[in-house]
Amino acid sequence: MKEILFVGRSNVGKSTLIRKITGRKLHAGKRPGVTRKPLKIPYQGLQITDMPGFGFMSGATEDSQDAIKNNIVHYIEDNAENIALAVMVVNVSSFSEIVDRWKARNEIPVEVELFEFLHEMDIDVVVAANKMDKVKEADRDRILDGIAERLGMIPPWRQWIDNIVPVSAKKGELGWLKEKMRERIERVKD
Ligand SMILES: Nc1nc2c(ncn2[C@@H]2O[C@H](COP(=O)(O)OP(=O)(O)O)[C@@H](O)[C@H]2O)c(=O)[nH]1
Ligand SMILES: [Mg+2]
Repeated sequence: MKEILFVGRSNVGKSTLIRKITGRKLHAGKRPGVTRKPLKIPYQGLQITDMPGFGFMSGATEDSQDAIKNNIVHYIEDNAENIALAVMVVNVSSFSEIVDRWKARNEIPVEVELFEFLHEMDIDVVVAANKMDKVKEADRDRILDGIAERLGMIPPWRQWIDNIVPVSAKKGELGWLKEKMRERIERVKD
């Protein structure tokens, strides 16, 4: 079955966002740290796949975090043909700081690696810049520019209006995300 993949670090709001889109209750806000399988939710004749979140988990070793990343990469490789769209959810208030911390250690941030990998696999990716409600109006553009730049999209972010969508899952402000999903669904159904 065709699917729309949701990926992102733990706690960025993937489950909350999927719940707002589908109306289905997922376990949002549950303490991260439990390795789980991709969760599949039926949605308009497709499925939404909620991937395990990567990144910090209390008690998780570096090896188990690597294992999660590898599982995600393998899942994408195995299912690339069926993935109609990938939604990469990021937390606007911590994304840039986390990426810079990894870079300072000369490491490639997981989200940057995944973003590039999805492109290599020829999968269309939308970045859902979540938790916009935490950002002051005056800081919006600067923060979104910073996110775009760190993902290799030259600012201003508004040049990437088809690739970045500011959202607040908590407030149910989903921008054009649902519209983009609908357009994709129509296309794969043809
Ligand atoms: N302020 C704010 N908090 C959010 C938003 N979306 C999710 N959260 C909160 O972030 C936490 C993690 O959300 P969850 O959906 O479980 O993240 P997941 O681990 O990526 O699935 C929860 O406490 C949510 O209520 C948002 O748009 N704004
Ligand atoms: Mg979740």
